[in-house]
Order: sequence, then structure tokens, then C-alpha cells
Amino acid sequence: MAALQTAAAAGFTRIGLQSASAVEPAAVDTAPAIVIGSGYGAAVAALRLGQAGIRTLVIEMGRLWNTPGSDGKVFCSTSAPDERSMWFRTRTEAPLATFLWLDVVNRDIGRYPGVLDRVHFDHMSVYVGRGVGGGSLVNGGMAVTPPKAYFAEQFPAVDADEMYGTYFPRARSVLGVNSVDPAWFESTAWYRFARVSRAHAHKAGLRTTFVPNVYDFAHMQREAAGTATRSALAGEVIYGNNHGKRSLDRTYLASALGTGNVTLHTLEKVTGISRAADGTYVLTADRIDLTGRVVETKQYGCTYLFLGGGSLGTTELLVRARETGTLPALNASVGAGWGTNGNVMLGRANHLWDTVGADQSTMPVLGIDDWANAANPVFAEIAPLPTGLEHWVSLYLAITKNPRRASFSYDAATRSVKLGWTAAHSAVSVGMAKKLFDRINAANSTIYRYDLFGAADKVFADDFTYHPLGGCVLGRATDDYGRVKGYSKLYVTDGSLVPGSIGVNPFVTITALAERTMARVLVEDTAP
Ligand code: FAE
Repeated sequence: MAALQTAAAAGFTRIGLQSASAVEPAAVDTAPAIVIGSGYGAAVAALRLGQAGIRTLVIEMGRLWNTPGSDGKVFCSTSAPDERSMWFRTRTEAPLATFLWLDVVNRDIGRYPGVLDRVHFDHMSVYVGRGVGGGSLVNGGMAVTPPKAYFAEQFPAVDADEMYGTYFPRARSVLGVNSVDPAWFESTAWYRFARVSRAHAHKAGLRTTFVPNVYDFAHMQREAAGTATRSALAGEVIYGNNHGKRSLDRTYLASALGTGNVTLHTLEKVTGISRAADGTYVLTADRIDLTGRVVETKQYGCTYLFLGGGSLGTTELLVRARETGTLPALNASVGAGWGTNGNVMLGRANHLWDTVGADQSTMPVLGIDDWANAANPVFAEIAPLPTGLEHWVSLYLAITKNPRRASFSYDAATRSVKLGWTAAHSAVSVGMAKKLFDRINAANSTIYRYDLFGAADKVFADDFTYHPLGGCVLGRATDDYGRVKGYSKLYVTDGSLVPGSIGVNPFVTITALAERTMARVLVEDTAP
């Protein structure tokens, strides 16, 4: 780490300490280290850099979610979403588009830097979190460590023993992972939906498994008892949780800022990366106001650059840099190896006597684990559908072992990337999910729901993913520690390192890989 400290001592310390709303000069603002984004990979980088005594600037395009709105809450509710729900939209775009084919789910909203974004490509749209904490603000909190054998298959050059002995435990510990009390789970009305789906899976001869979460289950039990304000038990999740969730702003990022070495700039989107003659990096960033208007274009300089903009954000920045010639030595693997983690969402219709309950916690705690079935590997999260009414729907997010991958290409006209994912790619995931759920339906004499995903006969939501993975795959676009090939002191720390599939919900893996990268980089990258 000597080099980073040397850089700091040499004067690369004039980092912007102003708030995002302060008027700043257009001159280059420098820091020894800059982290782009504030999701899982970025938050790990920021904490470990800060602890190492390195002055670090984190640049996040979303806002800091810490100020209550006129209703006294930081985040809006799922049932009555307002402008806080989605990133510069005039109408919400929830994953479930309809109920009984009725357009009753989505609402008109004002344009605002809301917390959930849905990024559209030709045949796939991608949900991502926007704000300090990235995906941790909007996700279901499921903190799942992948099966070791599958991790080793996906990352053959990574020492799996070291990951499972050191970095996964480290990640789970800082993330605040905990598990639901099994006795409470078995007795509470709030998880009846999960128990019903479990029984149906077991009837088909399938195995289910409890999955840990970063939602504080002690808080959830107090919510149920009426002694704490409800959040998971009030339908809150995809537009943010007002209580109970250990999102990154309360864990990694809070500790990072606590080191005194980390500064955060919000509502600033990095648009370009280039390299100065002395080998330092130069970033261009647009600062926006709450209407989305660009109020300033800024420049930053740094010696060490950590990319944590997520699979979409990081990949787009690097593909643009390669294609516009600002980082011409980036290799052809940048933009390749992207997948959806095989995501497919679906619902089953239960018999009238098999009620799932009007009360449903938004935090999933059970999965159907058929990953070991070599003929059709699927891990399906038993998802809630909290409407406050009995609806007899069992909902699932299936993670299938879809081997198809896509690449991003650069569209010079729009200065953005296009994704080569096709309907044929999605059909592979659907085929696998269908095989598993046909089996569950057959064992329980049940059918699929046809009314949830917009079109009249759409059973499988195969056109969106919660788990974008890849684009800058470890060992291909980068070395085995996330150092970008072709450049020194340039690192990827986020979900773009994962080669399109990890078999479970991905944030624990992303966090653990980032811990591994930072441990190595802080020791080894000491050359001035
Ligand atoms: P991510 O968390 O996406 O953070 C990237 C950050 O960078 C964001 O805050 C961006 O706004 C910011 N950014 C991007 N580009 C720029 C730029 N150019 N300039 C400045 N800032 C930028 O990245 N995973 C699980 O493991 N368990 C779950 O239960 C789960 N549920 C999910 C539910 C939903 C609705 C969604 C959307 C995702 C869910 N995920 C879940 C996925 C998980 O949140 C995701 O894999 C991670 O958040 C990805 O982490 P990254 O560090 O890659």
C-alpha cells in the first residue's frame, strides 16, 4: 500500500469535500483513489481503502436516502408508490405488471431520481438500485453463499478453500447476515406463503432450504408483535425499506465514512474514463439536479480507480472507453460474458382451500434447491406477493443454469451500449423453469397463473432480471484479482466479474470477491 500512501503524501489529496449541491469549479479534482458507484463491490473497496489510510472519493449517480419526505418516511410504500420509487419515470414499472390481467399494479409518478431503475435493452430489461448503497436499497436481502462446487466451476482460477474459509465469512459478517428463527417461521402467519410452497415442493419430491438474509429478523419479530414500526411486514422492499434492512449505507459504507478517509459525492454520473500522460486516470462526470438536468460537468483525477458501477454501469464505462479510444488497450473480453443468472419469475395458482395468507413478509427465507439435478439445475426462491388480500398465488424467482451469454456493443449515436441478449437466450431459462414447475404442478394438481405479467397468456416473466452478471469477467477482462488487463491501477470490484451465472442470489459472492481483491491489491500494488 506504500504507493497509495506515497500518492497521498505527494499531494493527490485535494478531494472534493463539498456536498453534491455545492458549487464547485470545473477544474480537475484529484484523489489518490476513486471508487465509481456505491453498491456491494464499491462499498467493500471504499471501506478497505479508507481503513488503509487512503483518501478515497466515492462517486454515486443516485441520491443519499436519508431524508424523510412529506409523509415522514425516507422511502415510499409499494402499494402507493410516488416519485421516490423509480429513476426518472412518469409511471412505475413493477415486475408484476398486472393482477387478474388488470392494470392495477403500476402508478403514474413524477420524474425524480427514485431508488429503483429498470434499464431496457431489446430483449431484456435489468432492475438495478440507484442511490448510496446500490442494489442493497431495493433487493430482497437474500444472502446466499453458492454451492462450493459451482463456485469452483465458475471461477476455476480462484482458490475456493480460501474463499469459503476467509472471504465468504468476512463478507457475511460485515453485511450482518442472519437467519429466521425456525420456530417463529413455522408458527407465524407472515410466512404461511412459504410453508405452502414448501409443502408443494416436497410433494413433488424436491428439497427446500432456508436462506439467510440481511434483514434483521429480531426487528421483524418485533414488527409482528406490534412493538416496532413495520417495514418487511408492511410490503416494503423494491422501493426501499424504511426499517430493518441492513443495507450497505448502514454497514460497509457507514464504516467506510467512519474511517474519516472516504468522501461521497452523490447525483454525479461518471460518463468517461481516460488516462493522462503520467498514468493517472481522468474521469468526466455529470452532476444532475433532482429534475435530472445536468447542472455541471466535472473532471476528476486519481491514481487508483475502482469500478463498482455494477454489471451494467462498469461494463458500459469500459466498452465506451475502449470504443471511443480513451482506453484503447482494453481487451475484447470487455463487454462479453454477460448473463441473467438464469432468472425467470412465475406464479402458480393454488386450490381454494390452500390459502397463502393475506399477511406476507417481503423478505424471502426459503428456496427450492434442485441445483444438484444435473439434468435440470434450478434454485428457485419462494417469493412473497404481499397485497394484503388472499390471492392463492405462489410466486417464485427461478435461478436456472442457463449457459447462454451475451455481449455488449457500443452505439456511437447514443453513446451507450446495446445488449445482444435475444428471446432465444431467455427461452433456455424458461425451458428449465418449466420443467421444474411442471413437476410441482403435476404433483399438486395445480396450474400456472397467466394474469401477472401483462400479456394475456404470459406465464414466465423471462424479459427481466434482478441479477445482471458479467461484462468484465474475472480472469478474462481482468486478471484473477479484478485488475483490468491492459492498464495498471484500474480495478473492477462488482458483479461484472461474475461470468453470467452463480446459481444463487449474487450479492454475497460479489462482496466476497471484492474482499479478496482488496486484500490482494492493498498488499501488492505498491509500485509507485
Ligand atoms: P450495484 O449494487 O448495482 O451498485 C452499482 C451502483 O453504481 C449503483 O448505485 C449505481 O447507481 C451506481 N452507478 C452505476 N453507474 C454509475 C456511473 N456511471 N456513475 C456513478 N454511479 C454509477 O452493483 N441479490 C441477492 O443476493 N439477494 C437478493 O435477495 C436480491 N434481490 C434483488 C431484488 C431486486 C429488486 C434487485 C434489483 C436486485 C436483487 N438482487 C439480489 C441483486 C443484487 O442487488 C445485485 O446483484 C447487487 O446489488 C449487485 O452489486 P454490484 O456491486 O455489482
